[in-house]
Order: sequence, then structure tokens, then C-alpha cells
Amino acid sequence: MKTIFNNLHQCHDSSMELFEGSIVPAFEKPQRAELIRQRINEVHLGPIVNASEFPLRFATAVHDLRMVAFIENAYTEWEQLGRTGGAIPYSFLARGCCCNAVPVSLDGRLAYYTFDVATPVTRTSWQAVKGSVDTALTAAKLLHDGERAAFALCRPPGHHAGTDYYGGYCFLNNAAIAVNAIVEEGSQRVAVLDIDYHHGNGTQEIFYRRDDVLFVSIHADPTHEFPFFSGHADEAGASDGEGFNLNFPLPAGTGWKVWSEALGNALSRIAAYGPDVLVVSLGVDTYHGDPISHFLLGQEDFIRLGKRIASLQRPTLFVMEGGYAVDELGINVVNVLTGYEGA
Ligand code: SP5
Ligand code: ZN
Repeated sequence: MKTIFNNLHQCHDSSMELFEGSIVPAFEKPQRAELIRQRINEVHLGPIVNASEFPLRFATAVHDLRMVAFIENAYTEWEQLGRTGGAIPYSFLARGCCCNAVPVSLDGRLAYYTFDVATPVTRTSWQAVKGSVDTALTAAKLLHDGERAAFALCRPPGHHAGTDYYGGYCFLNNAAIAVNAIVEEGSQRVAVLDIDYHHGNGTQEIFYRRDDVLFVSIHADPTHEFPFFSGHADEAGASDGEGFNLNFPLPAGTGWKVWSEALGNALSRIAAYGPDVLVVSLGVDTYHGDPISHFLLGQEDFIRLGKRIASLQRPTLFVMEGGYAVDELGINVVNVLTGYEGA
């Protein structure tokens, strides 16, 4: 299959992250995309194609226009205040507040739009963020033009970004923007299978009231794991979307046996839905060696899961999300794709 790549990903390089009370090197770093690209070349998965540019309206069809503009311009304001480093909040919007107004000050708007401190806007982040959206849209276009499968090597990732908030290393929701574009191009039904270790809270929220997009996610139980406030089994969708959201929260220590049982159930639901297109939010932070996660999938399991996804026999768009064990990242990601192709 073809891979879509965008060199602009390098423009987002946030160097530092707050981890268990200490400042450590960022887990979500440019090397991730470069290593995946290297591995794709090593195993001759297929051609690597540069992303094309798409109008921003594809992003603002899914996200609040003011948030998109905020991400684009936050760093200019940050610098005008004489600050250095990445633009991050020092405060957050809490539940039960009386006023939902967007604050005027930059720190107020950071508090409003961001839900963690791991997603800093740097001087050039916007180029990478827009480039990542373009990567997903270019891959979606390939499917539209008749490819059976494509891999959008997106970076930064997207599935934690919702309509009007961002966080979890994600600014704009690449997968959701691609899904929405696919529906606008005429698909009646699109299914999203999110297999990142973390719940895809942003994607869930964006499609929660829609029945033309089925969202199915297998992830760490949010009672113990980030993003904490989304991903429970009883979140089934609302209004028109009721019954079109399906979560499989799993405990720490989950290995292939239990994980693949959930996958079987997820795939049954997707098969029953009969989507025109399947979009896979592909995180490999389920790997046993991942530095921030607690599932136990092995390198060979990623081949197995690729095969299982292929059994659906739907046009499939893989969109890169998380995975932080950099030494094995290329192997794990490409194992999913070769498992799919070899099935
Ligand atoms: C796209 C994606 O995978 N985003 C993940 C963001 C996770 N950020 C929170 C990391 C906190 C790690 N806590 C680890 C506790 C280890 N005992
Ligand atoms: Zn993740």
C-alpha cells in the first residue's frame, strides 16, 4: 500500500514534557515518523508519496474555527509577551463553572482550549499540524480514487482533539477530518476502529450524535488511564448516534488473548454496520515495551491484528496515532500494515 508522508511534521518538536512530576524529553517526537518511514523503505511496503495541500475548510468542518485560528496564532502572541519555550496553559477550565465565555487573555484562552500540558504550541507547530491534516486528507483522496488501502503517516497525532479542545499530543483530529471528508464525498457509512492504547476521546465526541459514522475503540480503562473522562463501556452515542459508539475499556496488563477478544467483538460490530470505508486510528502504544502504557502486545501480535482488520475486506485508511517505544516503533507499525497486506 501507499504511505503518505509530510516533511513538515518536523516543524513540531516540543522537546520537554511533564512526566510524573519531572521535566523529561517529549515522548511524541519527530524521530517517530522518521523511524516509521525508514522501516517502510526497509521492507518495501510500497511507495511513499508526499502529502498535497488541502483547504483549511476540511478542518473547520470538524473543529471550532476559533480554536483552529487560536492554534495557528498562539505562538505569535506568546512571543509578543516576551515568552520562550512552547505555549502551554498554567490553568484549566474546571467543571461547574458559571461562565462559558472564551477569555480574552492568551493564558485564559490556553486554559479554555487545552486539556493538558503535553501539547505545546511552538513557533512552527502550526505547519506540522496543518501538514498532518493534509497527510490524512491526501490518503483519503487515494481511497476515493480507487486504492484499497493507504497509510497516512500523520504526526502530530489527532485522536484526542475534539471539536473545540486539544491535548494528548493532538491538535487537530486528522482521522476525524478525513472521515468527515469521506462522508462529504458521498460515503453513506464510515467506521472508525481506534486501536491506540488511549481512548480516542476527540473522535468519539466529534461523531457522538451521528449514525453515519460508527466509532469503535479498544483502549485502557479510563478509570485508571488518560484521557480519564471518556472511554467507558456505557458511552453508546446520543440522539441519532445512539448505538453507533462502542467502547472496549481493558485493564492494565492486558495481553493479546484478552485484547484480541475485544478486537473480535469490535470487528463483528463493524461488519454488521457494513461501512463503505474503514478508518483505523493506528496507535501501537499497546506494545509491551511502551514507556507510558500498560498493555502487553508483542511484535508478532501486530501482524495478527493487521490480518484480522483485513478480514473485514473494506477499503481501509490507516491513520497514525501514538506509539512511543521508538526502538521498535517502525517494526510494530509496519507489522500491522504487512499483516493487513499479506492476509
Ligand atoms: C496520541 C497519544 O497516544 N497520546 C497520549 C497522551 C498521553 N499523555 C499522558 C501520558 C501520561 C503517562 N503516564 C504514565 C504513567 C506510567 N506509570
Ligand atoms: Zn495513545
